Amino acid sequence: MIELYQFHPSLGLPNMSPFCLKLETWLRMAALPYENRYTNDPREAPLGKLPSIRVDNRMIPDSTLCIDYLKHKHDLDFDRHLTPEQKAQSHALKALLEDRLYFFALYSRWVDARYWPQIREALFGKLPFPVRKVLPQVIQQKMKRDLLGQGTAKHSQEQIYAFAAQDIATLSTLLGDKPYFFGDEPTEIDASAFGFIAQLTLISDNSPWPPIVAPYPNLRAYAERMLQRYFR
Ligand SMILES: N[C@@H](CCC(=O)N[C@@H](CS)C(=O)NCC(=O)O)C(=O)O
Repeated sequence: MIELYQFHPSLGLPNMSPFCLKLETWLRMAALPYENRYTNDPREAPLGKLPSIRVDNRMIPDSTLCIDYLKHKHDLDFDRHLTPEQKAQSHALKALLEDRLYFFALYSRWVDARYWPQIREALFGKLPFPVRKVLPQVIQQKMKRDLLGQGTAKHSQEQIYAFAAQDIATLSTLLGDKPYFFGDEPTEIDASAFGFIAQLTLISDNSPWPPIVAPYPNLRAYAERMLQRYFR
């Protein structure tokens, strides 16, 4: 049995972490049996980040490495029919989502003062006092440091959301009027794309995203399609 270590569901999503949602979506696409091991402490994971899986008596970190391991073990490849060019596009799209858009989404959660109070309440509100007061500040400071080191938080807020809007327009164009990114059936990139697009289109709380995604209704329809197919 695969054990999936990930954050608790929150913000009206199966997971507020795009990487956790990506891996859980892939497991459901693959119809592999797994059990959730919810935690809010990424320090328990091998690289100090979630998700990770325990399988075959070992812990595997990183959503992509988990998928690679399970793909080979079960001889599952949703991209088998893609051309080499489509495989390269899929790889580039993954980098856009995971190595670029991720940081703008992280900024919106942990730094943007307009949304921080409700995020803090949703994630930490049920913890006992004084942890409820101290922990959010400690994690917020770490996220701010990470985002400064990575570079995103050195830009103005306006510029950060302008960068994000370019990524979102690109995603919408690449999806077009197809049900999934490479046609009528999901491929591996759809796990990652759903993990991220759900954060922009389906979260229950206020966020900066509604006016930025509004011009691209295909993205919300896509997120709802994936949610319906794999989580309902
Ligand atoms: N490349 C990793 C990224 C995982 C990641 O960044 N996870 C975040 C949550 S979305 C995390 O655990 N952050 C905790 C921290 O940085 O302390 C993957 O694909 O799994």
